[in-house]
Amino acid sequence: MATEVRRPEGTVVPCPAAPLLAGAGGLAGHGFRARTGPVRLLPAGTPSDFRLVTASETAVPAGGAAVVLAAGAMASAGLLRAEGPVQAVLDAWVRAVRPRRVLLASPRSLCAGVDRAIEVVGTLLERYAGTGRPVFVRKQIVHNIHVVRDLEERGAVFVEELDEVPDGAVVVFSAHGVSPQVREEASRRGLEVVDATCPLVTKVHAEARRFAARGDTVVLIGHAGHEEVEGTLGEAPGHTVLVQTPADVATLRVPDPARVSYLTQTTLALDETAEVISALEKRFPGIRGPGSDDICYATTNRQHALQAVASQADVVLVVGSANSSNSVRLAELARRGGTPAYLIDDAGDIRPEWIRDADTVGLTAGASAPQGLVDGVVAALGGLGPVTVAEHTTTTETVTFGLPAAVRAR
Ligand code: 0CH
Ligand code: SF4
Repeated sequence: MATEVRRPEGTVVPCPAAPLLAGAGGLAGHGFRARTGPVRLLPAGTPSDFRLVTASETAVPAGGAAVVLAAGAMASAGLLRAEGPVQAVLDAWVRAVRPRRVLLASPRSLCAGVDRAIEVVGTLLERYAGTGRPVFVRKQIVHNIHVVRDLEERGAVFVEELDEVPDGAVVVFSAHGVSPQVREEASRRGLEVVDATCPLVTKVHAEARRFAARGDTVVLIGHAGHEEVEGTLGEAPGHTVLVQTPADVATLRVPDPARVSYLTQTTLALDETAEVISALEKRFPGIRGPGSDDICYATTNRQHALQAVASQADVVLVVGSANSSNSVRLAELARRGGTPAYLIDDAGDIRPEWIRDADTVGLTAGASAPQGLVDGVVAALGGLGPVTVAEHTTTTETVTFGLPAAVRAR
């Protein structure tokens, strides 16, 4: 699949839609092995099996030509095994060629905690480069496949549990936090720990300890199995119960209904969590909550921004990985508001039928999805016809977190 076509006379035609035609909604999704890269056209008359399969470039709107050329280049690159199904893939994308508006939600993409966590690993990779000391990271540093792959390519070694890390090695704890039990194991094993837990997650851990210490049952609102929830539950395991829905609240049993507090995961949906809190307040009228909301500023801002955009969009694309709680919540939020929404790792996940009839595509990214991936989506859509990009900003973020002392030290 051509990312650009270099003509014999030297002009270059960019083919920004290449990731779309090659990806899950294109060739890869139809069982083909698709590669992307520049394609060079040979001068007319050169012996070659190259041929263009397309209609004339003028048959599609400006910008759409690139799709057709990309299709032609693809068919000519010798990567195709069959004619019929390939033509169907191309046709599906050509039907999606039209002018459209992309409405960007702002804030979107990386939050201060994720920025810091990525910088922690990057700084350690530089520090230990060439020393023979690998930098281990327990769990995904943040829940984004591209971030993890990028750090892996730079040398980071991701592990699921500490037993995969040799004694005395350098290990980073992810942004989602760990339980005290994990810290104790690391200390027993003499591991050199660098903690990239977001300070706003650390705040929730401190509340869990404080609430449990005053004799309360701590009700943690969150998703079972999520790393952040496992870490927070570990702070006061005998005194903490997990609830996910108002129905869970109805069946909750606590030793003393007059001594109950609640906390939440930082990346939940604001509206759903409000329902659970309201059910808790009805059931336990004296319940106490955190000093300030546990759902963090970044989660809150991304949800408000998307709500403003989704109401004006025909479809919403959320850039983020499937295991990213805050990203999944964004897609669900748009759907609850009545706008179809899809979670994508990158432009290659987009399906033609999602956007074929969309005048306005709402676009956002979860707190762990870098802005470059959003740029990639906008560029790819630009290969399907002229795109007008507008941004809807609901607030401006200024939060930053300093690096942990162990990283700043040298
Ligand atoms: O949204 P979750 O918590 O799944 O995590 P993420 O996608 O890595 O985003 C950053 C949040 C990290 C901890 O709050
Ligand atoms: Fe911290 Fe919020 Fe980002 Fe999580 S989403 S890392 S709590 S700022």
